[in-house]
Amino acid sequence: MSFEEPFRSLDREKIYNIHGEELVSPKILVVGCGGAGCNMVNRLTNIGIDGAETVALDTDRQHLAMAQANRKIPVGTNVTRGLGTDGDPDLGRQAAKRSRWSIEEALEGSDLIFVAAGMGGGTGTGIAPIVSQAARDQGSIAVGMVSLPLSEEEARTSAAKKGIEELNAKTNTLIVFDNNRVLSLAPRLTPEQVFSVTDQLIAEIIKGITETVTLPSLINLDYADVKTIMNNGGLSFALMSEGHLDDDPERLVRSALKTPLMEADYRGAADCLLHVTGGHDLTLRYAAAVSSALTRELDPGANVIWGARIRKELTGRISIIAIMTKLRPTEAEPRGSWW
Ligand SMILES: Nc1nc2c(ncn2[C@@H]2O[C@H](COP(=O)(O)OP(=O)(O)OP(=O)(O)O)[C@@H](O)[C@H]2O)c(=O)[nH]1
Ligand SMILES: [Mg+2]
Repeated sequence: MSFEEPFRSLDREKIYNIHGEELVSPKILVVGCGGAGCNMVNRLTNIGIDGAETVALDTDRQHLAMAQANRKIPVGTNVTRGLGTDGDPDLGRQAAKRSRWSIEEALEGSDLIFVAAGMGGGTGTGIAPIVSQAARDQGSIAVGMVSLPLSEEEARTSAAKKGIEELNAKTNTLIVFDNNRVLSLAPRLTPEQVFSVTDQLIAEIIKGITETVTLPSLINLDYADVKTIMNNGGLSFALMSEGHLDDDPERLVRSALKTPLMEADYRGAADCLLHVTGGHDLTLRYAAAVSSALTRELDPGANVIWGARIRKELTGRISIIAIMTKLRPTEAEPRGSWW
């Protein structure tokens, strides 16, 4: 982490630090797998992301046609005839193997790859592990961002659990968002509305982490920091929260931790990446207080790396994103189990 604010040279493409060294942006890719994964990418396209490219992968031609991504790749067309897998992860897997070359070609040269999918269907569940493995094979960090099916989709729950176990073995870090948690916080929402809340959150977190390293910041996080936290993260915990600058930092952090959209105990996290964004009125002192408040909630030995950025449209407000990785077993969850 560097405490010097980088500055832009007259050549707008290049960013230098105070020592005149060029800061080379890592190549970041967001790959949406299957229907839900492509919807997550659509959200990201809608909110806009600086410094990452998007790829949509689907076995369903019709759904792929509606995706908004820099690149769209039909997967295993000869296996599914472009009609999707109808919930069969084995078919999804076969389809991905047939299209392995196009997938590898799309991932080539990337440093950090987010793999987004909704678990429980055939395409996302089947292809996300293959995409993650291909990402790691070519030397990038693979971060899975996936959601669990709603409990009313009973038939899909066991496929989703199996899929997550498989994906966990193929990703460097895996963050599992639980749609059921969204529903319990807002029981009147329809399933589509629940999915869109989850997708928006996933998109905001991907955007937050990406722009943390690709845009100049007040306190810089660089790709090496992200790599340190994400390289061996395993099943991880993420949160995003917004508040006002007159909120007590302690309360802001506590309320963010109180409404997690995932089933995991962050208290045993060994590593944490925190990013604080605020308007021109955000002070370093306030950002540091948020970092200290979060650090106090974690294991005393936790390694917390934090950064802060100004976005002028956030005047008076503050937004925090945290990724907590290497969750250790805790008393509450002695096996460190996800389920
Ligand atoms: N977060 C999110 N989840 C969704 C969305 N649509 C469906 N899901 C959930 O994700 C699971 C997988 O659905 P899809 O992504 O449509 O399935 P797929 O990966 O395209 O696989 P097939 O259509 O079976 O080939 C579903 O069981 C739902 O729980 C969405 O738009 N966003
Ligand atoms: Mg589908």
